[in-house]
Amino acid sequence: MSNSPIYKNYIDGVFVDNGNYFDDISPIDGSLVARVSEADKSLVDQAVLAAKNAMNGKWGKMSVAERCDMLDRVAAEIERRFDDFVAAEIADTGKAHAQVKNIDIPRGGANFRFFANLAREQGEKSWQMDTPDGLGATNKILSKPIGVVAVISPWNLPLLLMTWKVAPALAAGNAVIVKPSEETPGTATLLAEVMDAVGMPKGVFNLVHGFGPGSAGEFMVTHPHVDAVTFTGESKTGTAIMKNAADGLKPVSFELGGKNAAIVFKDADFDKAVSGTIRSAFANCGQVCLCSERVYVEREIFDEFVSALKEKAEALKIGRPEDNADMGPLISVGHREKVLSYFKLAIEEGANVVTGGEVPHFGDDRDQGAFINPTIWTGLSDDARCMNEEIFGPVCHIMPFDHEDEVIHKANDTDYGLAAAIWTTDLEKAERVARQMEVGICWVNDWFLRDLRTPFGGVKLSGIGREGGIHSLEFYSEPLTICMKH
Ligand code: NAD
Ligand code: 6OD
Repeated sequence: MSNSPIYKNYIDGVFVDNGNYFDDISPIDGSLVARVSEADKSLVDQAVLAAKNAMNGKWGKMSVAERCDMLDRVAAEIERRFDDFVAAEIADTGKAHAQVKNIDIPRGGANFRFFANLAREQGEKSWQMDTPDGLGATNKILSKPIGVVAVISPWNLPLLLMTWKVAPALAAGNAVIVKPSEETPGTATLLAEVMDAVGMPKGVFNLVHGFGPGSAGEFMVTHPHVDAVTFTGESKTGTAIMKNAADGLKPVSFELGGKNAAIVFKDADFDKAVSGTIRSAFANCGQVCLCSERVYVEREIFDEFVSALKEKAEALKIGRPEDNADMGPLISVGHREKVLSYFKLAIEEGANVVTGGEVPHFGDDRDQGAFINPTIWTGLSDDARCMNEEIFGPVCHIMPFDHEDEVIHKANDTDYGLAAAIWTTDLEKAERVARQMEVGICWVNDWFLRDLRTPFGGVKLSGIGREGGIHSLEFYSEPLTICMKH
């Protein structure tokens, strides 16, 4: 038996270990990070019952102000345990230190503070109306919580994406059952400790560990007393969840996959466009749903752009987080197999490999990890599978274009519709092109710049609904109209 920690479930305010474990493996060197207690159906049932009872207990009776003060305490406790969260996120993902310290963990706290403040600002709307008897009536609109919300999250930005759902769900007064990805159970377990430490009423935040089909994920979605499902992950998982949620007609909020385009016009600030595209293609080892896997560059600067991107990609330092690496490993050896299968397919489909395409050899324990080199292709046709399927690794294809209409058509010619990035100094053209992008968010001269008030999500296979600001609060609330006759 190893000395690795055991990550437990957190149900009704109690940490529960049912003695049935799966392994949490480091993608840096294949070592065991923790053993994780997998919730079975009966634990999921207990979590749902606890959440339902919480809605009928102290939590359900709290004022908005009391609830939001509690969320501020959650944020403060995450900030107090910042280093623990950084260590747990790095252990599970192997991400670069700078990414975890500057984005993942700060956003965990910020999500709670942001939605607490937003919920405090909401008032009740009311409308006066005339009636035939001349006395009139008042319509008052209340926002009530939906009830028990299932939160299912992925492994690429574990704390950020989980709290992006938990914070507004709690701010709106719901109780949650959270299932993090089986690849990244660490920061979710710490979040349960935080909830415990700040005195969150029992049953408001429940954590269950496990997998999707035939495991905790499916048990949550099909549970008759789960009132809504919020999910971030692959589009095909979204389809499976939607089918299971259909029986109870449960509302769903989905943030799904992408095959995002970057468009670089010849009048772009060249250096900014190159650095921006390095970031948008290779950040988090290409494992951000917003990453640019398709880069379109105006023909006059195509060759110069390809060589500049190649030079910068080859200069990226790959390695351990503590070695100040720019790029860590993929999430797992299994995911690397998938990415490598696309590297092989790209060659079969006629790609020219500008750089990368292989696994680096270190000669130490990192060879048991899931590292991969940043990869750039040219020469694929529009209908190649590698141009149409989400790969979710550090890889982009660069294609030349000649006309604005042509590149708009190519950018939109995909089943996905999450994000786009446009690089140009002509802001009139930027606005004209951006307005025609079939996506949820389009950046001009930047990438992954986030204002939490704005709607975030995708069209087509990239999602259902929007999260962010008031859009999140609306998903997690049911309006009730009270029409009072005078
Ligand atoms: P995934 O779909 O494999 O898993 C996500 C979560 O769903 C995990 O917790 C998993 O256990 C659970 N799950 C899997 N099958 C399930 C089922 N049948 N029922 C219930 N739960 C189930 O996704 P992933 O590999 O963890 O994450 C990568 C994917 O997420 C990529 O496609 C990426 O584009 C997408 N993503 C999208 C966004 C966005 O905002 N649009 C953000 C991050 C990631
Ligand atoms: O920044 C966010 O709020 C967000 N949902 C980011 C999603 C990133 C996808 O991997």
